[in-house]
Amino acid sequence: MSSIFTKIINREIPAVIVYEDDLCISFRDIDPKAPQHILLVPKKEIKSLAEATENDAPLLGHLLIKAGEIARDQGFSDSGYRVVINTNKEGGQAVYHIHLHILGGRQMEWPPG
Ligand code: DGP
Repeated sequence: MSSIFTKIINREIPAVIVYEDDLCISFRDIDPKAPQHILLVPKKEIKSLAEATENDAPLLGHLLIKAGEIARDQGFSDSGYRVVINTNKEGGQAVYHIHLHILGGRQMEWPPG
């Protein structure tokens, strides 16, 4: 069964898309936890970081570079932002299609909750 994010990739459900290329799509989180809360999702359905393999290294590198570009394009790179990959239950993962959260527009706290 395809993930909710694959349904967004396939335009089966709507999203506010901010970036897309052959390998990934980026859209605004439906339940934002910061003034800027953007998700970046590979089109390949890797369930979580825990299931990624060495073969996925170029794709994961691509995502990190694109996360930086998206933050710059959206205007919150200089002020700062956080990139998060929630992984499995205790990591707070709800959608089992690996994704980066790009959070910005406010002061982030440490340690995270
Ligand atoms: P995580 O807990 O890391 O698996 O985060 C999943 C995120 O996905 C959560 O912040 C809410 C977001 N999300 C879930 N369903 C949808 C949706 O249908 N559309 C959008 N834009 N975001 C969604």
